[in-house]
Amino acid sequence: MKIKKFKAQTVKEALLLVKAELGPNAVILNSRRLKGPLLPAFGKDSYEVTAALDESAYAMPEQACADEGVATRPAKSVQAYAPRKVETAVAIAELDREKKEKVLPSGLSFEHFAPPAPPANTDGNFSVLRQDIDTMRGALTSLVTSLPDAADQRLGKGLRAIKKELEESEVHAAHIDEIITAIRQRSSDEDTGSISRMFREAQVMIEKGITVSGYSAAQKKGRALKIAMIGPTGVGKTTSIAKLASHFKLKEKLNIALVAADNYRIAAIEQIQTFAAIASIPVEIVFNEEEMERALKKFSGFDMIFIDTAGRSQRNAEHMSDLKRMMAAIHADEVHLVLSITTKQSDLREITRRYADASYDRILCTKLDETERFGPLYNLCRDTGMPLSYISTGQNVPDDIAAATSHALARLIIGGGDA
Ligand SMILES: Nc1nc2c(ncn2[C@@H]2O[C@H](COP(=O)(O)OP(=O)(O)OP(=O)(O)O)[C@@H](O)[C@H]2O)c(=O)[nH]1
Ligand SMILES: [Mg+2]
Repeated sequence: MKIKKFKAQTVKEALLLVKAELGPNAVILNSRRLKGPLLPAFGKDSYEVTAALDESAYAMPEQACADEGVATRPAKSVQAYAPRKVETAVAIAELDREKKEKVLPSGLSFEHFAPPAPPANTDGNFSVLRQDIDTMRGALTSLVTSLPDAADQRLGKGLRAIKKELEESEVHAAHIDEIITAIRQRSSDEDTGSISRMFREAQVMIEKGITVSGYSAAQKKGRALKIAMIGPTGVGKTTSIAKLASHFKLKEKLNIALVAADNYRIAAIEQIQTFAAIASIPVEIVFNEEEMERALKKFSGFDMIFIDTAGRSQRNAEHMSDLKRMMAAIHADEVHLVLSITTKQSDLREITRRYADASYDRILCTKLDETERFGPLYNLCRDTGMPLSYISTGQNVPDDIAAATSHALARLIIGGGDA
């Protein structure tokens, strides 16, 4: 790990020095304003940025190649290896090691849990018998899975179909039970009653459960609307800001500014600066609460300020308390917790719970183009009590985003029962 301090008259200049010397994979560890000017003749404050580069994470050691039987290649430059991939591989190996150490009682190895080897086939009849058993097992399995379970059997055809569709959309079982019970109480004649009427009732219930916050509207009160995006890593916070900022600037002709507190990686700073330059939107990069307050003050005459934050794991207590402090300095009008619909449901529950300290008041859901199961949208609203703001449906800036609407989203979760 190479750690170095860079001094310059502005943070931007210091970052250029970091990039020139350590390259784009450098990580910013700290930045601070230095008392007094760097060059007294210029009379301005100066800044110090501490950056680090973990060179070992990017270089593939020749020994490792040899150990894996891979032909040794000529050494490549540090940039030749994608940083995220290398970090992920190291992290997975580390997790694997921890898991083995934690889960296994001492003295046991994974081999103890390996299934016993099948007995040698000493008798020709044995293999015939085995095939018969396999055939019977297959027939029984398909018979059992084609039968509705005991509880489902008590439901009529319509309710069974609704339950199946909601399960396929990955609506939580508890919510499905609630919907089925409510429809059942209203429809005593469920077997003879119209199935499509019952589906409509289910659609209405899903629609009511998906609350939405509506389109962000500039205050028109002589002060900027402050919109902050927070959330786990890589969910689409910066991309969503780029889409919304472009939309409000180009279509609504509003004055937009950006503030990025996502300063952990040089690449993240470049991502937002590049977008801001292309879209001709002013941007400030801030490193602490004091700088955040100054940037917000600078842009207070704009219509909207979008505030980007660094992706944080909900499991890192220190990062979560940094975020909480930063949010307290922002006093945002809207705090969107950005979540990808492709995240496991159990993780979504944990994220929404742990991010509560950062006081989000709506959820922006991304990557709807990467699934066909939309039940998590309903689960998120019901479980957090928060409305959905926008939904993101692809990588294209500015097109792939829309304000969430209950009716359209409910139709993605449950159809009309015609199929
Ligand atoms: N398929 C798909 N990809 C998306 C969507 N939104 C964002 N992405 C992609 O997701 C990746 C991460 O997006 P970013 O906007 O950098 O995510 P972030 O939350 O800002 O990431 P960090 O700042 O690193 O935490 C990029 O490749 C985006 O193009 C979406 O709705 N659908
Ligand atoms: Mg980002």
